Amino acid sequence: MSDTIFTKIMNRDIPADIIYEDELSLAFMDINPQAPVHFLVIPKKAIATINDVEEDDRELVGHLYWVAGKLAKEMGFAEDGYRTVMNCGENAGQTVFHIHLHVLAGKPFGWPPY
Ligand code: D5M
Repeated sequence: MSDTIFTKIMNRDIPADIIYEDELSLAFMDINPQAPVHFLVIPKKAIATINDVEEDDRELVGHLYWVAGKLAKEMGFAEDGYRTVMNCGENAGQTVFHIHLHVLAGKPFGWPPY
């Protein structure tokens, strides 16, 4: 798989507001926020879409949710609630083909999404 902009962020080739990093993942603020708080949690392993998640990646994907919850608590919006989204493919509007968990907070969100 070819590098995406997220690999460049991971490698510090381009700047980003990185808020968390560990051996498996990275979290940084979304450049085009859709809520008062909007960050992305990505695996360091480059996986293009949810369809490319393999059996061996199951813990890694779970790890992204663990990071989201940990940061929600640390950043103080866990109790109020928040939205997590992972878009997959064209109909969902995925634009960066390196899976990423959107974490949106700081306001109420409607359901269903449009
Ligand atoms: O979401 C891709 C998301 O990636 C979108 O919300 C913008 C964000 N993005 C794109 N480039 C950057 C950089 N350079 N820094 C931070 N955030 C970025 P998708 O689910 O694929 O539509």
